[in-house]
Amino acid sequence: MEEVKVHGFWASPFSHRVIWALKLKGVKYEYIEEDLQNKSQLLLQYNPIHKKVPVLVHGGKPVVESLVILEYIEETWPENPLVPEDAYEKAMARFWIKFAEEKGCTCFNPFFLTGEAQEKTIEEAMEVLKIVEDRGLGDKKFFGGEAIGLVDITFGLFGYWLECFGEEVGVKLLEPSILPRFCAWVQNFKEVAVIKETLPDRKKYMAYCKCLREKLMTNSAK
Ligand SMILES: N[C@@H](CCC(=O)N[C@@H](CS)C(=O)NCC(=O)O)C(=O)O
Repeated sequence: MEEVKVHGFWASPFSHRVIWALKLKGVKYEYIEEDLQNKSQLLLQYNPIHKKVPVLVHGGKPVVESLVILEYIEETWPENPLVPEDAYEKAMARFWIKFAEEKGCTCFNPFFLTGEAQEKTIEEAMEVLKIVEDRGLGDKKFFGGEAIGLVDITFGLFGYWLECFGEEVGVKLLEPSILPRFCAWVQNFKEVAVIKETLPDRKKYMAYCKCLREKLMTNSAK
């Protein structure tokens, strides 16, 4: 089998998407941790346009952008499928993956603002989460039913990462009385062995979250 390598960053939800998909499929890979303040020559060579992680390198060929990588993984290693076989179900899965990608920022905006501006973005974030609650999940355990799939992996950053930022800023978006299905999904997702064993250490991530928020808020005030 050709060599598989992943260039990632421990705190990156996008890197985790790739790791989760490979692990769920049982694909062996070598992980290369990047220092995002001092990116490796290989990372710059593999992803010259965005210069970001994750990068998947398969048989020496790089694939970039987490969602593109997820599609590549699904096509290259079809075992343990993560998307439905049925064309209509697959189209629905693609819709929610696109939705998660387009609305991701809306849900994280409240963490980088204060006062009235923050209030407004909290409302916008709750609207997005309510749509997922009411129309995306239904009464299913995961987006596709009983088993975890690519939609869950894509939404992964809405769980642990939203919780941590919320705790840091004192804004609780994931409120079980308002979003019972979504909050149950976050729990179900975190209980999957592959997810549980790969999520960043909470204490370490909370410290990182604080620094990241301070840095981004200082930059936006300039
Ligand atoms: N759209 C990209 C986002 C990747 C991304 O934002 N990666 C961050 C880490 S979470 C990164 O590499 N940042 C380095 C930089 O911006 O210089 C994807 O889905 O892969």
